[in-house]
This record gives sequence, C-alpha cells and structure tokens, in this order.
Amino acid sequence: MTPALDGAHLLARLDALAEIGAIEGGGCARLALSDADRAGRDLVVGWMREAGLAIEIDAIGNVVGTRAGREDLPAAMTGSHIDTVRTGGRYDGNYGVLAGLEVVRALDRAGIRTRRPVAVAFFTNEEGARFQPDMMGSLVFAGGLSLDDAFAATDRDGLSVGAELARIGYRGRAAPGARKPHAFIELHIEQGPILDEERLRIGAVESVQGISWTEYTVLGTSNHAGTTPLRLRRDAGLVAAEAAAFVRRLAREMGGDQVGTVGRLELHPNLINVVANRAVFCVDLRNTDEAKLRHAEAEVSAFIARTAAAERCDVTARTLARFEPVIFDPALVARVEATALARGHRPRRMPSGAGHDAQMMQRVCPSAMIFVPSVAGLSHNVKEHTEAADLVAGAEILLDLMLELAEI
Ligand code: HGY
Ligand code: MN
Ligand code: MN
Repeated sequence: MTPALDGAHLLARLDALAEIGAIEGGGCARLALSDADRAGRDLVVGWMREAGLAIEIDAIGNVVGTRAGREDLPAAMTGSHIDTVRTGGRYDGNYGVLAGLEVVRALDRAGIRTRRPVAVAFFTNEEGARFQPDMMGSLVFAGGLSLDDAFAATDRDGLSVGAELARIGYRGRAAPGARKPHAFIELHIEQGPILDEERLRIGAVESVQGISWTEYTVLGTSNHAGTTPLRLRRDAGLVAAEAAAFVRRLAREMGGDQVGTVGRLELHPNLINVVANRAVFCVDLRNTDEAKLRHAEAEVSAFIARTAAAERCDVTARTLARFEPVIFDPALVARVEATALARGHRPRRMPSGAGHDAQMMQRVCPSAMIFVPSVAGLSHNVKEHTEAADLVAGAEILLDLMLELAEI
C-alpha cells in the first residue's frame, strides 16, 4: 500500500507545538534549554512515544526516535530542531521534526516495514541564540565539538549548557553520534525570499554558506555627555555604532552573497547622559565563498581596531562560531530533485543562507535538505509564514525520500 501523508495532522501538530512558548503575534520563544524548551521537548517526546518509536537521549540532549526496520542497519534519518530564537516563528526547525513524525505515522498506516530503521531527531541548541555556537547538538553528534566544551558554554547570566541540560532533565546517557545514520534529510522552510519571489514550491538545497560570529568588547571611559569635550572622549558607543555601519557598507561593496549583521549590541551604562565606557556587540558575517568570508572578517577586524584606536579605546574579540561553507552530497541532492519532479514540482537548486543541523550531519553521512517557501522571506520573526499547501508538499517529498532511502 502506498503511504499517504496526513497533512491536516501535521498542521494541527505545528499549531499545538507553537502553543508552547507562544508570544504575541503568533510566534514562539523557546530558547535552548529554557523551561519552554523543556516543555516543547516533553511534548515532542510524548508524540514520539505515541508513534511507538524507541527513544534515545544523548549526553548533549539530542533526541532520536527510531522506528525498527526489517534489518538492524544504520537508519535513514530525518529531523531538525525545536529550539527557537526569542522572536521565533512556528515553522523554523519544528516543521522538519514534526514532518518526520508524520512520515512514521504514514508508514504505520500503510503497514510498511522498511529495510532500514527510520529515525526522527531533534538536535539541541540549533539556534545559538542563548549559547554559542549554533548547531551545537548536531556539531557534538558529528564529533566537531567535545562534550566538555559544549557543557562549558555559558549564557549572558553565566548559566552553563551542562547545568541547564541537567536542570531540564535532558542530559542523557547515550554517547552523541555513537550510531551514525545511513543518510540524513532535513526538511526546512527557506527563511529567505527566493522560492517565494520565483513562485516555486520546492528547493533542492546544494550547500550552506559559511558562518562567522565574533563578539567584540570595546572599553572606553564613561563621562558626562554635556561637559566632556570631544577631544577628551573615549566613547565605546561610537566605536560600536561605526562598526555596525561598516559591516553593512562592506557587504554592499563586496556584493555577491556577502551579508553582515550586528544584531546584538549592549552599551554600558546605557544612559542618555553618559558617554558609554563599554560596548559589547556581535558581528555575524556570511558568504558562500570561504575566501571572501575570510576577507570580510579581516576587513571588519581591521576597521574595528582602527576605529577603537582613533577613539583611544581598547578592544578584544572572541569567536563565538565559525563554520566553512558545506556542500551536501550531490547524489542525495539529485534524489531530492528527482523526488520533487516525480511529484510534479519544479525544484530549484539553491544554497542555504541559514545554518542547519544538516550541515553538521554531512560530516558523518550523506546529507541534503528540502526547502519550502517562506512568505516574503521572513523568518526569526513572529510573522514567519509558509502556506499550508507548501508545508504538505514538502512533507510528501520527505515521505517519498525516506521510503526510498530506507529501502537501499
Ligand atoms: O543562524 C542561523 O543561521 C541558524 O538559525 N542557527
Ligand atoms: Mn532552523
Ligand atoms: Mn533559526
């Protein structure tokens, strides 16, 4: 019997999960390892149990639910993440995990026992909004970050990943990545404007661009905003503001895929009539080309050093995340494309502007991604939206692909 995907159930589950950590405007705030993240995890683990999956929680809190195959072979795995940024939408990450559960339900309804096990995973702290680096759980799973280093990461309140994992009850016993999957497919919203603007429904993702996150701390002298002449100022706020403007200017001048963002900026004492003596800000640079990304990093670093020196401020830098561009397995990308074509779609090959767990899984097994459109390219925003028909279309392609991969 050909398995059929229950689209209505997928949409209902997306809405149910979005209730956890719900915020004004219809989005979610489930920062990694927060109480809201625990509640979201508990709900999804409950759904995995309901689907009869064997559940494994590893030491970094990654959760893998496995449906047995006819043979005990490396699994065909799908999944994503269920942590969100503070202004998250309801689809980023959640969609890929819940669509994976719908694949399992469809196989059950059709009475199909695949040759390989089928696994559905959610990885810890994909967003990196609270603890860096991002894609932390899948990076540990892939052996790119030690457990000790991951546990030691702290948030702005000094709380550590290790302590927070234990507090929410998700510091599992399984060794991360002990069992590598045969292949990994991640279904995800595009989070950019390409598919929506080109009126296309499916993206066959070929690569993920490089990511560079650096935290800069600039130290000056707090002083009276009214009495201090410019010649005596050591204004950390000025250096931060000029850095943010330079990041945008540089991206515009470099053109191509270069993007740059200063999304986090904190001044101290952050008062209207005091020249700031400290500025802490983060620079997010990305490019599909590693050499260009390195060039952008060097330009930003040199600009900030010059600007701080001109203002007689001191500056230190700390790398929070650094990932080179990743190319997905070409044969698997071709399978994504062929599966979409077989369903009558016109798939578009494209890079991913956002980071994803799949880029870490590519280190341990052939991996690829399926994109569906984000309306107006909006994401990391409560107004993030993908049309129901697109959500279902992407999940149907995931079902076909997982069935194929589980029979190889
Ligand atoms: O930043 C990213 O690209 C991802 O959302 N962690
Ligand atoms: Mn995501
Ligand atoms: Mn995200």
